[in-house]
Order: sequence, then structure tokens, then C-alpha cells
Amino acid sequence: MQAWSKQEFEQKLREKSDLYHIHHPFHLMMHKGQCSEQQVRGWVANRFYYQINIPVKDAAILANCRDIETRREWIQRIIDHDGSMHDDTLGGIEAWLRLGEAVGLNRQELLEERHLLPGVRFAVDAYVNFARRATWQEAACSSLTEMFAPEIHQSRLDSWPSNYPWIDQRGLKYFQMRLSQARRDVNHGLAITLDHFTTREQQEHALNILQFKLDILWSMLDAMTMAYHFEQPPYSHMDPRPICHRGIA
Ligand code: AHQ
Repeated sequence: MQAWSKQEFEQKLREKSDLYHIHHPFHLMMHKGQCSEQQVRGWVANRFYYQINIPVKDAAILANCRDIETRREWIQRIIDHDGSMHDDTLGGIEAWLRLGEAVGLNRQELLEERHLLPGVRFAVDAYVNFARRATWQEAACSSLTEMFAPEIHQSRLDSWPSNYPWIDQRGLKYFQMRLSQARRDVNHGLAITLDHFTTREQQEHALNILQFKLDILWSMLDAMTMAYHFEQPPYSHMDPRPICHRGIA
């Protein structure tokens, strides 16, 4: 089959925006201000596990990449989340801990993963393990869900202050930071993807990789919906519920 031009290929990637988790019922509820404090706290606590695994995922990509120009640019993603030793730029993980405090969680319960749902753990671990064993170009392609991220970050900045006045707005700094960081990441990830996947078969494979990552984001919210919307966390028939066993990885 004829390969798509780079423009057509990019269009096919962007057309998957309909499957982005901005359309997930949990996010729609959150955007409309229909989330309780408990539901917002559950989302912030569980998304923290995603955030602390992004630098681990990106380090796995660096470990698989022997192209120095790519590494020189990709390493910025780790600094964006971990912060830098050499200046006091706020790192994304620290910003998320402050988001946690702004919604009434304390740092320790986030760091100890006290609220982490098994379904969220499995989805995030699937992403990290994929990045470890895939080629660095495949893993770069999987980060392209961020093509749709600026819209979701902006939607929180626009709606949370009026929908959730109980949240200290200083906690929203993370979303603000990601607006520019996501755009910069996407420029790099998209260039790698459009240049590397050139035959029609490779381009279809890239679309499947993006779908895999869209499914990861969607599945995280499915687990949170069961726990915080339907109040059916795992083992809810047991009381007291067993603590989610810490990962063995
Ligand atoms: O805060 C997010 C972030 O730092 C990243 C990195 C990137 C990746 O490497 O996969 N994806 C991503 C995303 C972040 N926030 C999500 C959100 O909804 O707040 C969106 C998510 C993404 O679209 O992949």
C-alpha cells in the first residue's frame, strides 16, 4: 500500500483526538464542576503515579537511544519533571505535590502512593515497560498523546477556579507549565515520528502505538471512575479493604 505523505500521516495521528481522555466521562464531569472534593483528590492522588513515572519512562527512552542530538533534546523532559540541581526552576513533580496540597492531600500520602488504584498502576506500568522494550522511536511516538494535552490543561485552568473555588489556585501552576512544555515536546516527538515511520505498514504501526497510549490514559480514568464515581474500588466487598499491595516491580 502507498505510504501517506508526512502531511497525511500527521493528519491521521491528529484524527485520534476523538479518543483522547478529554472525552472520558470522568473528565467531562470534572470539567463541568460535578466532581466532589473526594473525586478531585482521588484523581490528583492517582495521577501523581503517572507523573512520577514520566521521567522514568523518558530515561528508558534515553537508555535505548544512541543518537546524541535526540538525547540532548529529550533529556529536557526529565529536567522538566524532576527540576534541575543547578537552578530553582520548579519541577513538574514538585508542582504536582503542591497541587496535591491545594486539593487537601498531604505530600506524604502522595509519595507513599496510599491512594493508588491497581488499575492506574497497571496502566502506568504498561507505559513504562513499553518504553523500556520498544525502540526509542516507537516510545517517542507514544508520547504524541500530548498533541492534545494543551487543550486539556487549558480547560482546567479555565474551569477549576470557578468550579472548585475551594482549591488554592496556586496549585494549578502545573497545568500552566505544561502548556508550553507539551507544545515543545510535541514538536520534537512529531518530527521523530514523521521521519522514522515512512512505509505505510510502519505508519499504521505508529497509529497503533498512539492508540495503545490513548488506551492507557483512558483506562486510568476507568479505574478512577469505578472507585470514586461508582464507589466500587477493588475488593469493595471486603471491609476494611486490603491496602493496595505495593508493586513488586
Ligand atoms: O502532565 C503530562 C505530561 O507531563 C506528559 C508527558 C507526556 C508523555 O511523555 O507521554 N504525556 C503527558 C501527559 C501529561 N498530562 C496529561 C493530562 O491529562 O494532564 C496528558 C498526558 C498525555 O497527553 O500524554
